[in-house]
Amino acid sequence: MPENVAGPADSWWSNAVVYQIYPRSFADSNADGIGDLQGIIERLDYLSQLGADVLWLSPVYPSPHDDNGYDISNYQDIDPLFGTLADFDRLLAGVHERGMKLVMDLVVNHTSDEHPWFTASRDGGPSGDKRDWYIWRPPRAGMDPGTPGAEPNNWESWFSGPAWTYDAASGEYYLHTFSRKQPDLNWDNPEVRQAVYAMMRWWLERGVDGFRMDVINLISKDPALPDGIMPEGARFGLGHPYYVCGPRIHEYLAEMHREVFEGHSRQLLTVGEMPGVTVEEAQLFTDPARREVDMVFQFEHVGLDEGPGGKFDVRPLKLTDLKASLGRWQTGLGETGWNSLYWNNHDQPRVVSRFGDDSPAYRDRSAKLLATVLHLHRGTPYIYQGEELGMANAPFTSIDDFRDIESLNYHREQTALGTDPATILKGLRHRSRDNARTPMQWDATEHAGFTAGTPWIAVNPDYVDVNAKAQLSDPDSVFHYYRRLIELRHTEPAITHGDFHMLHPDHEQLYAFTRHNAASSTELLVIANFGGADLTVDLPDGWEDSDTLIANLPATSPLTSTYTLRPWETRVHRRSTA
Ligand code: TEU
Ligand code: CA
Repeated sequence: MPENVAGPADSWWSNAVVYQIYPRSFADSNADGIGDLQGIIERLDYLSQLGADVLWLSPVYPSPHDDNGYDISNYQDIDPLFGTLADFDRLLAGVHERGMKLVMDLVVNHTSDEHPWFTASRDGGPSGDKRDWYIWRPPRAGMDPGTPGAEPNNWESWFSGPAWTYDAASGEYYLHTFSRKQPDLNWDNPEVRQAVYAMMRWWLERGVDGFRMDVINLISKDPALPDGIMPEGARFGLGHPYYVCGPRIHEYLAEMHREVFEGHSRQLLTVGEMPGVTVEEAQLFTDPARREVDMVFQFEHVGLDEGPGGKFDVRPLKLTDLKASLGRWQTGLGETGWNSLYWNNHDQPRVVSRFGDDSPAYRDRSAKLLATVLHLHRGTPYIYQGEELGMANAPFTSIDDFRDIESLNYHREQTALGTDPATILKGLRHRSRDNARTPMQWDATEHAGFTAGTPWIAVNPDYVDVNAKAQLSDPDSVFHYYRRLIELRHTEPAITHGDFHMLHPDHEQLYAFTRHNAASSTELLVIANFGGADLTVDLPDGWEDSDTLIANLPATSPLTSTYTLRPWETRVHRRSTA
């Protein structure tokens, strides 16, 4: 570690906790059934009471909402659905008054097809001055344009179907790795990069404290845009190797850092969302000496329950796979890299249903266990709205219950292919992003206090039992457990600075690890029973007289070298190593 660059564990965000707000589903102040900025303002005291240090706002910019705002048509304004720039300024002031920071969602791998940049690029034709702001290519040689297979390569969109759409007026195709209404920007064009940097500086000058960067590792693509290999029986080729962490990705992120973040006196946070990133690449992205990003969202641990048929081909999670993956990221980033730690976000199903037990008997207890295991890892934890309440997946019963383009396209595509409807619905119920997007559950009144109107997506009927109001007044609630975990992160140096050592890596029900911090002569032991049966475990000696930092059940006995954990029981103990 070069002397002049502090290690990531010494940065302000290393003991911070980030809370993600999905504004559309957080709090509706004007009864139109959609969350808005005023609704967030009215809930800032709740977030401050939880102890969040940073708020991450999913996009609130003008958008046609083809992908719920991840398709932006104006980067420097607020969508009227959510409010105005004046509302935003009031929100930002309210966040800062409470000692919190606010980071925006930066979606610059693509824009909306309704962004003026794209309409100029499309309507200006092949010789237009904005044509090269996006990725246009002629049909595949010898093929009739607009017919299946005439696309310039065989890549598939993340939202089903080809990653190219034909523009008959110009006779060319444009690339969209996501929906056809989300054309990819051409980051190889310096004009594009400078326009993005200018927009980012505009938000920093407005007072925001950083960015979560949407699929930022896709912005550099192999310029040849070659066909991907076609797996047996597949309808599309694998494009990922040609656009995940492409040839100029580090150059672009280092340039962005120089052009936007260099020399800022304020404490800023940058986190890159990076599907497909490896530990080795993440070490390069997050090494402070390289000045690229502070941390990344990796996707390994949230892909372990996927079968060969992709994300909706759900398989049971093997705990040893989860431990191997998270353990690799803990040790692999070492002293120079830094992890973001998450179970949930607006794209992931609710972790208490996915990796825990959302039955009334064990929902709260397993939610606390999952939070404990995550928050005691080395890295910066992210809490997704409602996770702090133990909110669970929704009981969707029909495709009419879903709203997400990814789910609706998947349903349409699989139905056309003749897949059994029950199989399609089963996969969607387990993995649809709409599980994370049902409205925040504030209280037991109609629509969980989210709206006085009709919510854009149904509230989970369990809101009568699972809601913020009930938990704020219950000291043993999931909410107060999260609040204590956040307090620990602010006060216990071993959580931020300690090393990581996995215990019993081959055990299929026990998640156990130690964190040792020599500087504070402290060692932590985390043990967690990932299952519905008692579990007697062999523990290292010398923990009998240790302090209990946090636990989701009262201890049955001192932590002797053999200890029986009850279903979904977790404990964190601390001892001095002086
Ligand atoms: O998500 C990137 C990403 O990996 C998504 O494709 C997501 O994981 C999806 O479920 C894949 O199956 C970001 C945003 O978080 C997501 O909401 C957007 O839809 C996407 O990019 C495009 O902006
Ligand atoms: Ca509203």
